[in-house]
Amino acid sequence: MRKSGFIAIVGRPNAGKSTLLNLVLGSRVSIVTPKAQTTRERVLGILTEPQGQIVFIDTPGIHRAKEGGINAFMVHEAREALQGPSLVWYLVDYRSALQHEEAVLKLLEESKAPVVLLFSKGDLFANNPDKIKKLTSDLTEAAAARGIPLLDVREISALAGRGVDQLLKESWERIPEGPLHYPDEEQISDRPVRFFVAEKVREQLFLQLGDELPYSCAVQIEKFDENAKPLRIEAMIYVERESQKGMVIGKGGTKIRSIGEQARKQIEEFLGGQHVFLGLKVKVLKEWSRDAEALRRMGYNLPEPKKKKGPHASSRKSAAPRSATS
Ligand SMILES: Nc1nc2c(ncn2[C@@H]2O[C@H](COP(=O)(O)OP(=O)(O)OP(=O)(O)O)[C@@H](O)[C@H]2O)c(=O)[nH]1
Ligand SMILES: [Mg+2]
Repeated sequence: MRKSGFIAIVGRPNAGKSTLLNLVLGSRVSIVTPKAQTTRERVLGILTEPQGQIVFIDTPGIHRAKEGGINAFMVHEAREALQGPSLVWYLVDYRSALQHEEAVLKLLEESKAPVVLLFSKGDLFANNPDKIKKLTSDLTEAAAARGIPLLDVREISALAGRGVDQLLKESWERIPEGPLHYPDEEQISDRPVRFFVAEKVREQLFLQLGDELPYSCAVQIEKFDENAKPLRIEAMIYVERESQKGMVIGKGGTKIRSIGEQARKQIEEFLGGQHVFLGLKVKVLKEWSRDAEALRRMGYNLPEPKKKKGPHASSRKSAAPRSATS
């Protein structure tokens, strides 16, 4: 019998979760930027090998989300990922501190799933052994006090590829035998291609716009015409205020052209070199990030208190076809 199970990847914003997922899968299914709170929704990364299948759940960074809206949705996504995985990879940036980890510890305490604590970005902390030591003892104590089953603490670097093979090897040991959740062995994610397309645009918004602006942006695919040659994609970028629209477009349209160009390249690479036409437009949807109805329309479905769901069902409606390889 082959193995089959889920590993949830959680941690604070910017801890390196998506980078680690992409490395393990050998494919850029999750967008990565230097800005915190890049990942907005759960993304599954499916690793199928002769010994079985691990479904990784990349999650938005866990933070204190008092104000509701999109932030509450993001934390909800992480909480859902912690419903009964075989294992949790809990990533901690060595520059963090116990008080910054409170919100994560709280969710881990609720979850009771077994945890491996991973100090990420190991290539950066060569000169900080004392800092790691202190954080290790603080977090180990906190886990014990809260009844969080902490199996192991290790250091990794996704960028340098250090410690990850060994981590994966040991993680397989925690995966039980069972039928594969995704029997199509070529499938690498639960999301349809158009989700990845929207994410590649969002990635460029994070990379090319100033500090706060990307958080006010959402991307919706309005047209995806596979019969057209080249493949024709039209996407709408939603911003929250009129003043933001001009900033996304830039002087004489230079900004949006550059965003479109880079996003198109990323999309073409993701689709294995297929040529793509990408049209971008910008529209104001007032304060969408705080408006429950607008959030729902964007596919960011906040939990309805009594509705029952499968443990790892996506909140966003997804056709879940075979995803593209990159
Ligand atoms: N030096 C170094 N940087 C890393 C490493 N892993 C990730 N990073 C960087 O850390 C930043 C954040 O990485 P992400 O993978 O987007 O982090 P995340 O935890 O998914 O962030 P959110 O989605 O915002 O919660 C990016 O600039 C990465 O390049 C690493 O091993 N070493
Ligand atoms: Mg991420």
